[in-house]
Amino acid sequence: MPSKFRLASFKTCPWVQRAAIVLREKGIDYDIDYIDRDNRPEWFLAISPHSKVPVLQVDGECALFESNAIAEYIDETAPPRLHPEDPFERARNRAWTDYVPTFAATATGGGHAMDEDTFNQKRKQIPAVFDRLEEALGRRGNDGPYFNGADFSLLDAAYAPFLQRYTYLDRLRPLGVIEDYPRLGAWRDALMERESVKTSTVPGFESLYRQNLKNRGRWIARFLAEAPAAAE
Ligand SMILES: N[C@@H](CCC(=O)N[C@@H](CS)C(=O)NCC(=O)O)C(=O)O
Repeated sequence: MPSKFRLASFKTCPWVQRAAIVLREKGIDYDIDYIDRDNRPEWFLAISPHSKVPVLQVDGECALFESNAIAEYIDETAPPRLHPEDPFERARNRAWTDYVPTFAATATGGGHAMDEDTFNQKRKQIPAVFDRLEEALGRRGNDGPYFNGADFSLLDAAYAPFLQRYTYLDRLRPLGVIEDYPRLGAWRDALMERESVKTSTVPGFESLYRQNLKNRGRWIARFLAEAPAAAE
């Protein structure tokens, strides 16, 4: 029987992964359609206002887009709540969630570089966003392992896909940055170990991610041959 929830996705999309993590945290069954980024089907174009994934269909009818709106919707309609109870903490979580696109573009920007100069420029920019998160983790008022302490939250779900991709890039071509950020490093490690994060992608995802870098002609893909094997 089809599930109530159906996600449209590309296999390597971090924004869809965020929605998948939230669904998994709630124990909700969902179907997922992997569509071809370079040949998006008509049914998808008809329901996606800006032709991007994720799109979430609910009961085969309404379609929601934008991963943050999807995550908030799932959180409001199914337990357990993945936002802090306290309104101030909740607002602070939302504020740091708004920072995710900036964080993502900088922390994983090297993966899009087509040449060494651009890659090195991107790498130099990483400390600027890591500094901010390290400071936020220092001020959060708990010892982790997640942003709000023991409870995994929507904020964790939003950062996990990008910290995962940073880790994949780092394994291909050591970036030498996260080592200077102990709180961020520990948060990253806890997120990578979370079951919902580990199961939120297709199996063998690191290999697929690497193959995608190669197919798209990214500069970092030249280190594929000498890099340690991808984790499966
Ligand atoms: N702000 C959007 C970003 C979604 C997004 O950029 N998705 C990418 C795939 S990872 C996409 O569909 N890109 C296709 C395009 O830009 O044409 C969200 O959070 O859902």
